[in-house]
Amino acid sequence: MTTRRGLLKNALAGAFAMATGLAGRLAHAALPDGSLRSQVLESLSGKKPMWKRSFRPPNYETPLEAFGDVLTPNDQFFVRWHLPLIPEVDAQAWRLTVSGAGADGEHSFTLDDLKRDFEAVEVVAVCQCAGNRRGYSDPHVPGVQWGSGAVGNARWRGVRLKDILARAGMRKETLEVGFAAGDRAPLDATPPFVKSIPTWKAIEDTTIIAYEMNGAPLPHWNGQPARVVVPGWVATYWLKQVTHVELLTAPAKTFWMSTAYRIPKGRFPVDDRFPTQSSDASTPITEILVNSIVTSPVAGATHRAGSPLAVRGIAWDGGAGIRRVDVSLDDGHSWTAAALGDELGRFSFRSFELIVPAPVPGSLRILARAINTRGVAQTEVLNFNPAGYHNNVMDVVTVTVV
Ligand SMILES: Nc1nc2c(c(=O)[nH]1)N[C@H]1C(S)=C(S)[C@@H](COP(=O)(O)O)O[C@H]1N2
Ligand SMILES: [Mo]
Repeated sequence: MTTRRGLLKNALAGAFAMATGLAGRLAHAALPDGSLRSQVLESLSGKKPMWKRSFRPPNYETPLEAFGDVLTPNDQFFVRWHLPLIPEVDAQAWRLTVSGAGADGEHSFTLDDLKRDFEAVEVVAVCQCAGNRRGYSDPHVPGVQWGSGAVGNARWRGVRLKDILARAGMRKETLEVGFAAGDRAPLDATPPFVKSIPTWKAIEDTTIIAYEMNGAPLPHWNGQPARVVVPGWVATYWLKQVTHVELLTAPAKTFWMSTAYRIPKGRFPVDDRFPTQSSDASTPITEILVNSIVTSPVAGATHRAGSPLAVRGIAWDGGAGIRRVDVSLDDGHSWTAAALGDELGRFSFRSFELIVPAPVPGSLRILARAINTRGVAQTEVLNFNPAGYHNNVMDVVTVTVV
């Protein structure tokens, strides 16, 4: 069983890992002051204990241990909100309205309408915050100081967004599809969290309005009664408690599109997915980059020399799919391909495992690097950007073999 002290100790051990060789330049080598050093495990209503990053608004991170399952349990799925006033939504009274310049009038659906009048579909997909692993950014950057747990994988069930758009009579002039919900800042200090996606992404078969997560209604904190699910794209577009869909014939100009959640152009492998929102210098962050983490052993663990050590973890990307996860035990001089677990679809976590037959006494540094089917690998060195987005530097876990 994992105790709170055990988790804390392991997190600290990661923080103080020695910085030498290739591993010295990697994620856990230089953790900035005050980011992940003081961690608190706390329960939100309906959730098991998770790492608290802030209470108002609620930002809670999944402990590494929960990633032992390829599907992340609902009661440990991370929670991220921007604004502190979050309504308790009555699923019976809830309505999804659909309108806008690209629509044929205004349409309104109850939850029962969605379940009865549309085909139900399922997709397993990773929901990852753009700022996952931001707390490891070096130099330090402002924002929620996430470790590696602002990500989760679930089986989402709901209706295709494109079917709803068709029902609303979507016109071909529709450039973007926007989403709004009811969470607010006090005194309207911060603009409401409204987002949009390009029409080509909105009408993909896998983009859905989900009302179930891992076979159960969505937890309140994860968007009950319904949320947008945009497989392959970072979670900023996955509007929770979505109440309105807007068919836009001109690009949305809002704080959350024009100012926040943008990446510099030319820095990352994928930055051409959202032309109607791009400027010369920047573009919205969209597709998830190839990534992986080692979930076992945890940093700072002790292992008995001579007995086999199972290195386990999860890998994912933006939908190309994982081709390979390589593990190195000698600071990147040689690599061995790990065995991959079952494939639950191209948007899902993929588990990996490598058995090290008989580790010898000393400090053992484990590096893991995922490669997707496009041949793109995780970076060796952090691709720094001021918002701390897209941290996909390869993971390093140091254990002691005695
Ligand atoms: N209504 C609403 N939806 C939202 C947000 C929000 O602040 N309000 N945050 C988004 C961001 S940035 C993330 S990372 C995901 C987090 O989803 P989760 O809390 O279910 O893990 O929700 C997205 N949907
Ligand atoms: Mo996010």
